Amino acid sequence: MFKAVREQDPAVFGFLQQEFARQEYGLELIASENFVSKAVLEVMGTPLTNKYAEGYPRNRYYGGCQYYDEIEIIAIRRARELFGIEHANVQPHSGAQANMAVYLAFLEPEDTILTLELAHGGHLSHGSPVNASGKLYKSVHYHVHPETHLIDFDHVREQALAHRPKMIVCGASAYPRHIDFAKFREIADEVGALLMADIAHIAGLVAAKVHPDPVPYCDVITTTTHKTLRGPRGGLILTSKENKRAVNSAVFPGTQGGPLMHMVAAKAVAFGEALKPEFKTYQEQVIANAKTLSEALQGKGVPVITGGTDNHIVLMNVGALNLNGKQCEDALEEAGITVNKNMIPYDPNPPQVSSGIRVGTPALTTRGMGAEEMKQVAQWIVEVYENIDNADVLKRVRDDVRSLSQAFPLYPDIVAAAS
Ligand code: DSN
Repeated sequence: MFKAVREQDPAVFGFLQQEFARQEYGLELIASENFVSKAVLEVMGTPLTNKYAEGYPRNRYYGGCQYYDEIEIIAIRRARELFGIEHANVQPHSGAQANMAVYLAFLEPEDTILTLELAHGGHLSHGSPVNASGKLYKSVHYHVHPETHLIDFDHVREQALAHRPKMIVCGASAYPRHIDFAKFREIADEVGALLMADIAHIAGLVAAKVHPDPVPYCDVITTTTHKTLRGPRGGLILTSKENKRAVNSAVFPGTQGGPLMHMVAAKAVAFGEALKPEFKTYQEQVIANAKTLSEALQGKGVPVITGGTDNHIVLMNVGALNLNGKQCEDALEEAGITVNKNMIPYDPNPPQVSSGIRVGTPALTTRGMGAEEMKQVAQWIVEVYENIDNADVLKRVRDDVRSLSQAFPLYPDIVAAAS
């Protein structure tokens, strides 16, 4: 392994080595990241990357696609079974691409979409003015409640009645509580809007049935495949049989050309893993770990938004500790703990500084960590916050982090092969 790249391209290879070690010996707490299985990893690095397969199974624009058809059919079948839905498009290159395809399928330019405000946990591709979704469509937003920081359904309804959107988007990238799809459906019906759920963060929890199910309530659902779902980096669209044609043509030729068939194959393998009973156990542990982490942090005086979590995310309010997100992210990284700074609702700081730190448990849970490790991680986070400029403490935590990581090996043979 790695012989060819080591010999041919030492410049890139050197950074591969360092990155493999960073993943192996650090603690990954970014809520949107995870570690794929060896099988998924293998499939991504195969000659399947060499082929154009524009079109869909049995209806391609290139010859030589017979095996790709079979693989894509397996991926579609497994995605449908996993989410209990009639149609799956497995070709979107990412979650943002999936969202753009859905807008193209269901909206006309200038139509109104109603989505969660980015600073309150939404996403750029939910109508942010700097994203194509905000430039092509008129986007209006709903907020979380100023005190509880929960989605304020009275406000969602007021916004829906005031703006009469063509589509309501529910789903978030930094919201630590359940999404109540049934309530969104009621409001969508009241104003005759379509309902789209972006379950990028919670797809694994939904698939494992440890989060309320959007399928009975939503016209269309998008997700990434690499977060809690623990597949390769990519996107997925789920919908009814009647929307199949519109969605498929919005992905190709609407917004994409050739699908990344090595990634489609890796999605098929990951969906196969997610259909196994162990996947449910894993997702239950993801949530249990997030709850333990949240309680341990609060027990040590770190406030978390909404006072806890129902899912894999814990959003800390570090502004309340007279710190900011940027300095905490930097200090934690120095200590071997990778997180991202994040806006908190009604944040007084700009996004590049922000007052929050978002963490999540999917990646550490994949490594096999449980309650004891979560308490230890909370302890280290607090030590870093209390010693934000103390290089000696950060170095000591970094050494301790490395020891813990070594007890939960990730890809040891890959690190060994690359060293
Ligand atoms: N970048 C992803 C996240 O971190 O939540 C969303 O696209």
